[in-house]
Amino acid sequence: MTYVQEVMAMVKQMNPAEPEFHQAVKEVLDSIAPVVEKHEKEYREACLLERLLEPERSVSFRVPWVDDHGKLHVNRGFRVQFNSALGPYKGGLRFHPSVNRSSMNFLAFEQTFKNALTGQPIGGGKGGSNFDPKGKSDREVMAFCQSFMTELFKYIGPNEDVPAGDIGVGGREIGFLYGQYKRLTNQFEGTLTGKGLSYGGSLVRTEATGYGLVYIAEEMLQAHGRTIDGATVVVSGSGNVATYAVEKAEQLGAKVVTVSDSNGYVYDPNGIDVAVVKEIKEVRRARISEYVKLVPGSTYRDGKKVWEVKCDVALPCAIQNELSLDDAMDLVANGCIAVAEGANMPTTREATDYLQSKGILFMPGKASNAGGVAVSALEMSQNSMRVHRSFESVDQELREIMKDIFHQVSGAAEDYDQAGNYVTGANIAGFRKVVKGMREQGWV
Ligand code: NDP
Ligand code: 2IT
Repeated sequence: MTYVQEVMAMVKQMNPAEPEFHQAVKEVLDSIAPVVEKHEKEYREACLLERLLEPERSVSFRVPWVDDHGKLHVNRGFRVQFNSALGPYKGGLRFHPSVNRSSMNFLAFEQTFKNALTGQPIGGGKGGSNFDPKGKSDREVMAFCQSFMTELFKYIGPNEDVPAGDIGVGGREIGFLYGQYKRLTNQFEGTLTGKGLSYGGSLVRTEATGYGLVYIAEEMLQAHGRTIDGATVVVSGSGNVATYAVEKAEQLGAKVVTVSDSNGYVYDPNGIDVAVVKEIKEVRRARISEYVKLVPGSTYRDGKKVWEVKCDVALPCAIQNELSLDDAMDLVANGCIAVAEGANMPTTREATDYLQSKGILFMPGKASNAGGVAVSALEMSQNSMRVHRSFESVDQELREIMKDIFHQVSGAAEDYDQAGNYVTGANIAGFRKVVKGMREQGWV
C-alpha cells in the first residue's frame, strides 16, 4: 500500500461512521498523492499525514436550554480545532439538525486548506450544534446561544480560536454569542467575526462569501474566454451565501433565475429580485416559497432542486452533497459550462468527476467560498488595530484575494500537469502551505 492508501485506511478505522469526513479526506488525498510520492520517505518519518489528519483538539459538550413553554432541551455542541500551523483556529459555527462529528470533522478539515489559500494567518477549525433554529423565537435562540457560549468560551480567544457564522448562524446569533462571551470574560475583543458594525464587525463580511464566489467564478470564466455578463445563472439556497452571490452576479450582468431552500425552489424568468429575497429571509425569516406571492411571473416547485433549470453557470450555495450525479447530468444536458461551489462540498464526488470529465469548469468550495473567511481575517486585523476600514477598501482587497486564489489554484494544477483541474490545484496549493508550516514547526 502507498502511504496515502495507508492513511486513508487509518482515517476510516479511527473515525468509523463519518462518511462526510471520509469523502473530504479522500478527495484531498487523491489530489495530493503525486506531491506525497515525491517526498514519501520524509513525510512518513515525520508522520506528516497522520498529524495532518488528526485534529489538534476536538471538544463536544452538553448544551441545555429552556424553550418558551418552560421545557428543558439538551443539544450537543462541538468545536473541532483541526490545524494551527498557519494561525489561530478559524472557522464558522453551524446550527443545523444534521450537525454531528462527521460533518464537523469534514468542515474543519476543509477549512484548514481553504484558510491557507486566503494567504491570511489563520488555522482551521469548525464548530456548531444539532440545534435547529428554524421556528424558534428570538428568546429561544438567545437562550441557546448563551448556553452554548457558556461552555465554548473556555476554548476560544482572539489569538486562540475565532469562530464565525455558517448555516443557521448569522448576525443575530453572533450578537447573542458575543454578548455572552463578553459577559463571561469581561473582555471586548475580536473573538468572533461577523459581528455587528457597531461593535467591531467589518464592512463587507456579510456579503463576502457570495461576492467572493462570483469574483472567482468570473476569473475562471475569463481565463477560458467567457464572462458572467449575460450568463444565465442558477443559485441554490437562499441564505447568506446565496443572497449575496445573487446580488453580485446580477451587478456583473448575469441573470440569476433561481433560489431555493430545503423544501423547493423558486424560478423567476425575469431574474431574481434580491431585495425580495432579503426581505423574506433576513427580515421576515420566512420560507422562500413566499417569493411567488410577492413577484408576479415567478413560480415555485415544491420538493425539486434547481439543477433541472437550464443555465450557463451553476452556483450551489446550500449544503454538502446537494448536487448529485443525476443533477450533474441534468446540468450538462442543459448546456451548463461552469460550476463554482459557494457551499462546502455541495457536489458529490461522482458528480464532480462527471462534470470534470465533460469539460465543465469546476471551482471547488475551498477555493471559491474562501472570501467569507478571508474577510473574517480582515475583521480580526481591524479589531487588533482598533480601526474600521471602508466598504470599498475591504471589497477591493476581497477581489484581490479571490484573484490570487484563482492563480494559486490554476498554477498548482499546472505544476502537476493537470491544467484546468481546479480541484487538484486547490488541494495541492492549500496542502503545500499547511505542510510547509508544519514541517518548520517540528513534530507537534
Ligand atoms: P444559511 O443558513 O444562511 O443558509 C443556508 C441555506 O441553505 C438556506 O436557504 C437553507 O434552507 C438551505 N439548505 C439547507 N439544507 C438544504 C438542503 N438539504 N437542500 C436545499 N437547501 C438547503 O447558511 P449560509 O448561506 O451561511 O451557508 C451556506 C453554505 O455555504 C454552507 O455550506 C456553508 O458551510 C457555506 N459557507 C458559508 C460561509 C459564510 O460565510 N456564511 C462561508 C463559506 C462557506 P432551509 O431554510 O430550508 O434550511
Ligand atoms: O465555511 C466557512 O468558511 C465559513 N463558514 C466562514 C468562516 C469564518 O470564520 O468566517
